Amino acid sequence: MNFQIQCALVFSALCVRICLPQKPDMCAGVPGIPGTPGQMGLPGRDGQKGKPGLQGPQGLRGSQGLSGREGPAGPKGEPGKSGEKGPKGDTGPAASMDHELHIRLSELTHRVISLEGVLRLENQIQKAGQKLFAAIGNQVDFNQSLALCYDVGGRVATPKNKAENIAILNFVKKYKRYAYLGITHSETTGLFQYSDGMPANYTNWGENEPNGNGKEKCVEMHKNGFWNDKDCNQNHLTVCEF
Ligand SMILES: [Ca+2]
Repeated sequence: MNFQIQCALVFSALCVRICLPQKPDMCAGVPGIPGTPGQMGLPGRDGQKGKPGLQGPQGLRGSQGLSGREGPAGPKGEPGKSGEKGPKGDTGPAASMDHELHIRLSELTHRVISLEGVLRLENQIQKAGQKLFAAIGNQVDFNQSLALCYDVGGRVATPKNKAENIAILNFVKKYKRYAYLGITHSETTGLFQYSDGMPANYTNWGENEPNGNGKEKCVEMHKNGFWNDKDCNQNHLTVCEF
């Protein structure tokens, strides 16, 4: 077997390239066994910066954050329009107060009436219509009687009808003393008048009285209930009215 055939059998591929018919001397010798692989080389240098990548898909929505701090107060707004008038409300504290005052007034009235009853039972007071009369059995002149009754919130007893005259007479009889009345003679009018200047339109003069002709300025009640004009400096019983 010639060399060309051996080449074709053993190394056909190499021989086809190397052992050309026109240059048979170039196929001399058998190629050696491939050497062992070399060690891995050092990492290559970094490559050039690549082009920007495409935008990725939108991420999931995060949870709501904590509330922020309260901001500063805003400017004052315009006044609103008046609303429609509402329905009338229930009766408020005034009514309950009136009710409480009414109860208190009723209690006080009851107590006053009770005290009046006690005083009348002991003949300390006499009642005629809306008037109350009281006396303590003293003996003073007219001016002192005026002051005494004024000091206790009343005035000297001034009978304006028969019932009031009888009420005063009861004290005259009880203390067996004459009493001054709240009636005096007026030099201006020449008439007997009340303390407010009004003429006395009710009188109960005794026989031939008044006979002082303006010189007896005061009026006293006798034990028979009749009146007599008299000086104002007598010591008489003080009877006050309220
Ligand atoms: Ca007289």
